[in-house]
Amino acid sequence: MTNHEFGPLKRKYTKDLKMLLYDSVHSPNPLVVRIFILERGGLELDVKSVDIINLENRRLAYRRVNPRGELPALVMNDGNVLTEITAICTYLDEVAKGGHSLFGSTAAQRAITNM
Ligand SMILES: N[C@@H](CCC(=O)N[C@@H](CS)C(=O)NCC(=O)O)C(=O)O
Repeated sequence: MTNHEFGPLKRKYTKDLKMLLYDSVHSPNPLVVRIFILERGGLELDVKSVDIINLENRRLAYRRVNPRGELPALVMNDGNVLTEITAICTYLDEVAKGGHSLFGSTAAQRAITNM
């Protein structure tokens, strides 16, 4: 994971552009996604850390990414944004290249994971 400048709206989307994760080191939900990425393997993302302590997440620049002002948020390659950790982790699990699925490799395993 590498750091990235703020503002996905300024990014020009190309097929090989990396996904961009808006992260916060002070919060539990972003931590879930960070741990998921490390455990899952096979994922390469850009990361931008947002300063929740100083309310950077409540400023307009970040609310253009996630109008609710919450973290984490994942900007996918097509520019769409995911803002729920279950949606983010499910998506990352499916698009990873390599590593191993944390949701399971059979329908039954995935169903149990989702219970
Ligand atoms: N439903 C969201 C909840 C995200 C959330 O509540 N994030 C907290 C950090 S754990 C947050 O951004 N809090 C700062 C705020 O709301 O100003 C998810 O699944 O990720």
